[in-house]
Amino acid sequence: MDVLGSLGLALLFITLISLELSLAQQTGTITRHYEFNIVMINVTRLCHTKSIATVNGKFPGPSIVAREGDQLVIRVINHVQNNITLHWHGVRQLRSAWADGPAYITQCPIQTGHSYVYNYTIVGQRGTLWWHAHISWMRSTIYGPIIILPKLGVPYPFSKPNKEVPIILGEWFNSDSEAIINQALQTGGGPNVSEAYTINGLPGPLYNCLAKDTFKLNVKPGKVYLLRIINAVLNDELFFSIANHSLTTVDVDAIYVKPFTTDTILIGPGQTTNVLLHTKSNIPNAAFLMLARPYATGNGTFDNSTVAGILHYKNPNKSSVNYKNLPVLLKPTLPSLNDTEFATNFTNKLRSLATKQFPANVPLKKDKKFFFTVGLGTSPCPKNQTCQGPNGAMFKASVNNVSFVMPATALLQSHFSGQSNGVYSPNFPMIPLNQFNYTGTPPNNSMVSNGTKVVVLPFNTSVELVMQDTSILGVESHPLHLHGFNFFVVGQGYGNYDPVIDPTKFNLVDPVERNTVGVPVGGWVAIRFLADNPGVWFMHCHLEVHTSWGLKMAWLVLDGSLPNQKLPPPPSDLPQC
Ligand SMILES: *[C@@H]1O[C@H](CO)[C@@H](O)[C@H](O)[C@H]1NC(C)=O
Ligand SMILES: *[C@@H]1O[C@H](CO)[C@@H](O)[C@H](O)[C@H]1NC(C)=O
Ligand SMILES: *[C@@H]1O[C@H](CO)[C@@H](O)[C@H](O)[C@H]1NC(C)=O
Ligand SMILES: *[C@@H]1O[C@H](CO)[C@@H](O)[C@H](O)[C@H]1NC(C)=O
Ligand SMILES: *[C@@H]1O[C@H](CO)[C@@H](O)[C@H](O)[C@H]1NC(C)=O
Ligand SMILES: *[C@@H]1O[C@H](CO)[C@@H](O)[C@H](O)[C@H]1NC(C)=O
Ligand SMILES: *[C@@H]1O[C@H](CO)[C@@H](O)[C@H](O)[C@H]1NC(C)=O
Ligand SMILES: *[C@@H]1O[C@H](CO)[C@@H](O)[C@H](O)[C@H]1NC(C)=O
Ligand SMILES: *[C@@H]1O[C@H](CO)[C@@H](O)[C@H](O)[C@H]1NC(C)=O
Ligand SMILES: *[C@@H]1O[C@H](CO)[C@@H](O)[C@H](O)[C@H]1NC(C)=O
Ligand SMILES: *[C@@H]1O[C@H](CO)[C@@H](O)[C@H](O)[C@H]1NC(C)=O
Ligand SMILES: *[C@@H]1O[C@H](CO)[C@@H](O)[C@H](O)[C@H]1NC(C)=O
Ligand SMILES: [Cu+2]
Repeated sequence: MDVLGSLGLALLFITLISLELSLAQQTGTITRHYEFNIVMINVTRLCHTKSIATVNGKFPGPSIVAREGDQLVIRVINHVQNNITLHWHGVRQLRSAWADGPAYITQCPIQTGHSYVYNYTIVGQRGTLWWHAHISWMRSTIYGPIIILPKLGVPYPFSKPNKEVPIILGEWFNSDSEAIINQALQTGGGPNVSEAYTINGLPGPLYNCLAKDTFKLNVKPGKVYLLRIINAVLNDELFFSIANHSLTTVDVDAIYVKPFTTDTILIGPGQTTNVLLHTKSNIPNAAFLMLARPYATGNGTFDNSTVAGILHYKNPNKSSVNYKNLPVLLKPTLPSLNDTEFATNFTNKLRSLATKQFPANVPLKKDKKFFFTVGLGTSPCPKNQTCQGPNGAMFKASVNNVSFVMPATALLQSHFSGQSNGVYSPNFPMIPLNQFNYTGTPPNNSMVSNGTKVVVLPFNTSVELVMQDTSILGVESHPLHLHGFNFFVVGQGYGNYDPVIDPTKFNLVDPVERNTVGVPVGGWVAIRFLADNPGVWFMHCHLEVHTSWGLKMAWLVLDGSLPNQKLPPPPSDLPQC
């Protein structure tokens, strides 16, 4: 059976089981148990066999299927030589920060031969999220979908799909991705780029190898398909399009949006987008290519290749199409690799559904305002070494010129046990210490400072944060991801943020609500969130290379005074460093 068939069937199967379960226990929370064994397998892609770390020997990993309101209990057992943690990307983790997963932020790694149970409940979210390893670059092969169905009896606010299909976009490296990032951090230069992108683990026919490694979506005419698209690649935002078909975006990052239709979508790493695909009626056997390739804005080299999959109409009464004969397949026209105008148009279309049933609870007050610069920089080359970064220095990246230094123990553990001295300092700058023309001629000095600094927020602080790209070593779009919260994207623009004029144009009515947002290339984005979830919450660029270089920081949200505003103690199996 082809991959789609099995994925689709598996999904359908699990869905049926969950429906049964739900019917059986209509009252109360349903607990769903999963066992995730981290194991090595050999896989062959691009005629290249490689040993990779996976969950349960699956690549991509298994889907988690739940309903809004369900509790998930996932036991993770590490059988590989690497340290591992798993993160449930976009899950709010209300009062369950211990289950969030970023290494050295909320937990120490699960070491070889050890296990840890992630235990959390999905509250107020429905759509698609995903899980991935959250340590070094292990997520390049350890990732999979989280499918959150609406509560039982609550319909989708759009046409009921005949079938639902996860489409998870990944990045394939012929060499070991840990070796690649370790080498880059050693030399100070940019990491080697990937060899291919993948759809559900498969690179497709446009690469010079086994064309059978192609994702194929078999469809019937005149039906509605819900594609749950996830960008799980390491270092690239992607355009995605299907020839001769348009896509109606209905949900991003597990929040419904006002539906809008485009030929192409833009999806940053960390983001998820649910789209409706209406298949054509009255069509013979036919095949159309679906393509994804980067939207790239930076100065560095990147993998500019294109992954293709096939949308295949199978009509039993017609002779079948020979989809190996590529020239006959219709190809979509993707925007050019640097089409920022398309990116702007697309992001401007994203609006919260903002209905009575699904309101947009935009924080209207702002207790605290922050202004963070995000961008690249350098650190000096160690004395004995020659470095391959800019001007013989080493690449770094920073937020407000602070390149985050990973602690040797987890921030949340050290906070909770009152032993944070020497682990982190609570003085992350609210604004840049040096102000300059952020998007003008870059300053001569590109050196960054470093530290393990957090922002401390009292419970229920209403936060407004403006993130400003800088031109140091070149402007670039940065997909910033916040753990533990959704935020509202109230404004964005190009050039330098104007604190007088720009806030007057903020959308406080139906801004999109999400967990990962692109800071526009050479521009800024303004977000708001309510700090109603106690814990230590990582915020970082989801271009993994920038995270590795230090484009990350953390918010420490304190307990509130009421019992249900406090973080419970850690589970007894929480890994120790
Ligand atoms: C992967 O392939 C190598 C080399 O052929 C072999 O030694 C190893 O046992 C294989 N590993 C697995 C998990 O199959
Ligand atoms: C999961 O957490 C809940 C509390 O939120 C607790 O009641 C339950 O026992 C935990 N389950 C496991 C398997 O740890
Ligand atoms: C990165 O690429 C260079 C040049 O092709 C190669 O010499 C090096 O071995 C690669 N590094 C890794 C870790 O694959
Ligand atoms: C696909 O779209 C092209 C260009 O819009 C059009 O010429 C062609 O007829 C379409 N083909 C099918 C099979 O829909
Ligand atoms: C992709 O990058 C390679 C190497 O930098 C270059 O030769 C090629 O022209 C690029 N292809 C596209 C489609 O931009
Ligand atoms: C985009 O790329 C094209 C060539 O690939 C180049 O001519 C153009 O100047 C680039 N545009 C921007 C805004 O960088
Ligand atoms: C962006 O939107 C404007 C206004 O609707 C339109 O004129 C333009 O063609 C669009 N550009 C792209 C690249 O989609
Ligand atoms: C630099 O080189 C000297 C002499 O080879 C050596 O003693 C020292 O440990 C090296 N320092 C570092 C930081 O590698
Ligand atoms: C910042 O630099 C840009 C580009 O050089 C320029 O257009 C703008 O006027 C500068 N802004 C200020 C406030 O100097
Ligand atoms: C942090 O900066 C100091 C001073 O520049 C430097 O000595 C140290 O190596 C840096 N630490 C890290 C982890 O980059
Ligand atoms: C690339 O970086 C250099 C400085 O290192 C800068 O002058 C140039 O404008 C950058 N190019 C782009 C496209 O950002
Ligand atoms: C795994 O994590 C432990 C605890 O932080 C650390 O001491 C050890 O060096 C790590 N091992 C590897 C291979 O990174
Ligand atoms: Cu970035």
